[in-house]
Amino acid sequence: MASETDKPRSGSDNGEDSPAPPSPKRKIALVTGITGQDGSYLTEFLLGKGYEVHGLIRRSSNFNTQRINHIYIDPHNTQKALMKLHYADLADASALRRRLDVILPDEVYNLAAQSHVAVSFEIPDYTADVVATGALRLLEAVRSHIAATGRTHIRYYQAGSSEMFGSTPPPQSETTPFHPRSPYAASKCAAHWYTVNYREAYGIFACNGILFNHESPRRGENFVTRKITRAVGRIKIGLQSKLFLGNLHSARDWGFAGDYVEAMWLMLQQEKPDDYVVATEEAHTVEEFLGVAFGYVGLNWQDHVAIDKRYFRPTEVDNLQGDSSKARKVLGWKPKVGFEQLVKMMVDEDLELAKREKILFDAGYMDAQQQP
Ligand code: NDP
Ligand code: GDR
Repeated sequence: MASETDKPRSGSDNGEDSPAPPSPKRKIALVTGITGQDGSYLTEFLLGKGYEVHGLIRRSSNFNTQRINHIYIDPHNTQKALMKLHYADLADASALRRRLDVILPDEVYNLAAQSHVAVSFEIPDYTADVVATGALRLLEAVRSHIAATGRTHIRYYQAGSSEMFGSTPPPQSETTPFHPRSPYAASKCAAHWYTVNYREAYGIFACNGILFNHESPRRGENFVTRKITRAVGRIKIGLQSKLFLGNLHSARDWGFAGDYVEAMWLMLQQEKPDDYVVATEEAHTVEEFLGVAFGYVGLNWQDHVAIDKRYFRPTEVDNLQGDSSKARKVLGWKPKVGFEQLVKMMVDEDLELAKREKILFDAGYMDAQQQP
C-alpha cells in the first residue's frame, strides 16, 4: 500500500485543523494502535457495526499498515472509505488533543503500547513513557476536549493486561491484587489507575479491559505463540530445523483476538463505566502449546526445540488463568474459539505463509537463514 505523499492515508479532504463535518448517522471511533493485532480486528469489527474508524499511526521509515491493508479503501472513494488514518504518537500530547478536536470521536480505544514484556526490560523508560504516560496523555486530551467542547458522551477504553496480576496466583478477577513483574506490567498498572482516577475525578466514561493473552495469525512474530506457529510452518516445509525458546513451563490463558475485541466494544455500550476481566478461564503451558502445534502437522516438538537462556526474563509470570464471570454476566460475552482451534488456525495460516516463502527461497529471492 504505497503512498505518494507524506500524508497518512486519510479519507478526509479537510485541512489538519478544521473539524470534519460530523456524519449524521455513523458513530465515530478513534483507535490508537490500529496497526497492531487488536487494532486490526477491532477496526474490522467496528466497520461491520457501521462505524467510521479513525486510526492513529506512527511515522515509520517503512509502511507499518500490513495488518489493515486488506480493509483500506482509497480516500478518494469518499462514500466507502470509512477507515481513516492520521499520524500521531502517544508521546505527543498536543497531537492527541488536536486529533480529538478534529475527529470528534464518540468512542476512543487506547490500544497503542510497547507491548512486549521481555523488551520492556531492555527499554523500561520508553515503555513507561508510551504505556503509562501515553495513556495519561490521552486521558488528559479527552478530559480537556470534553471541557472545551461539552462533548460529555465520549467514551474511553484502556487496554489493560493480565500481566498486571503478575505473581498473584490464579484465578485472577477484577478484585485480585496487582503484583506486576516487568516494567511493562508496572506501566499497565499505572495506566489502569489513571483510567480509574479520570473516571472518578472527572466523571469520564472510562473503562479498563483486563485482557488475558489473545492471539491470532496476526500476532507479532516475537510473541511465543506466533514464534512457535511460524517455526512449525517453516520446519514442516524444510526452511528451518531448530526453534530457540526460553521458559516452557509458564502457563497462559490464551484466547482468540477476534473474540476479545468484541468485549472491548461491549464495555463501552453499557450504562455505566466499569472494569472487566476478559479470559477463556483455561490455562495451558508453553510446552502444551508446542505439543498441539507440532503434533497437528505430525512433528515432535522435542526434536526441534532448543532452550536459549536469552529468552528467559529477569522476573517471570508463572501462571495466569482468568475469572471472567463478570464480563460473561454483565456484558454477555464469551469466547467462541477454544485453545486447540486457535493453535490450529495459527498453524494453518503459517503453513501457507511458509509455502509462499519456499517459492521465494527456491527462486533465489530469500535467505532461509533469515528466520522470523
Ligand atoms: P501490538 O504490539 O500488536 O500493537 C501495538 C500497537 O501500538 C501498534 O499499532 C503500534 O504501532 C502501536 N504503538 C506502539 N508504540 C506507539 C506509540 N509510541 N504511539 C502510538 N502508537 C504506538 O499489540 P496488541 O494488538 O497485541 O495489543 C493491543 C493492546 O492491548 C496493547 O496495549 C497491549 O499492551 C494490550 N494487551 C494485549 C494483549 C494480547 O494478548 N495481545 C493482552 C492484554 C493487553 P506500530 O505498528 O507502528 O508498531
Ligand atoms: P506475554 O506473552 O509475556 O504473556 O505478554 P509472550 O508470548 O511474550 O510470552 C508468554 C510466555 O512464553 C514464554 N516464552 C517466550 N516468550 C517469547 N516472547 N519468546 C520466547 O522465545 C519464549 N520462550 C518462552 C515467556 O517467558 C512467557 O512466560 C503478552 C503480550 O501480548 C502483552 O502485551 C500482554 O499484556 C500479555 O500477553 C497479556
